[in-house]
Amino acid sequence: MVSLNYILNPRIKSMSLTFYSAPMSTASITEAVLAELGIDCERINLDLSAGDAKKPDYLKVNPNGRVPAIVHDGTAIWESSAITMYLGEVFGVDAKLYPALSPQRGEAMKWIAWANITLAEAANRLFQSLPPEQQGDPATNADEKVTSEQKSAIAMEKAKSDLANCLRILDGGLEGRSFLLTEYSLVDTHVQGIVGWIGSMDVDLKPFSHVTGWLQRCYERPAIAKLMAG
Ligand SMILES: N[C@@H](CCC(=O)N[C@@H](CS)C(=O)NCC(=O)O)C(=O)O
Repeated sequence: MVSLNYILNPRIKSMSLTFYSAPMSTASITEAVLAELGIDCERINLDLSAGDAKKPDYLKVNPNGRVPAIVHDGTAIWESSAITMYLGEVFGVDAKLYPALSPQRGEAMKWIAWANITLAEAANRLFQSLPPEQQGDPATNADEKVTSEQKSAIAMEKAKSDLANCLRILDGGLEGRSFLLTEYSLVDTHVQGIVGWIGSMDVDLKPFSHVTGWLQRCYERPAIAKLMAG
């Protein structure tokens, strides 16, 4: 699906999109965004455990050596939050999956930036304080593993309490509405990816009933359900 905005925008004439991905990684968020938008692209799967993300060719695309990244008509864009906002703006407005320029656009950016900075920062701290067997697929996080000696119970408790605070904020944002911007949008697609990861760690989401209800509704989206089914 290519939006009218995209076709009419004189700065964007052709359509070539490459998506650099890896299983069980932050790239799953971009995977879900592309699936919701129905965008066809060239997909390059990296094997993180083989160090693909740190190889010179990929570092030319993303000097951070991380996935996801996209290259759209020759321009590399990395950081999943930037990718979601960019794809939302270019393809999502006509598809009614991303708000047009308005205060609601600001709301969309607020949740996406918050999820990647505040929420993911607390989640990463918890992740790094967990023993490797509770970290999901260790191979996809090869450069983030910590030894058991580095584990700190205090750091874990602090991360859990910061995460609970974030989940309270998200719960409040969802009170009285089905989705973060009322109607389903790429904001939900993005934020559910991070909350789903948090739920897979040692964090009880049940006290946050608006969050759990919302997560379930996100998982019922055909695009997300299909990706989750593998
Ligand atoms: N803030 C980045 C985080 C990306 C990230 O941490 N990706 C990890 C996988 S979850 C990665 O590529 N790690 C490189 C590696 O393991 O070699 C984003 O949102 O795009």
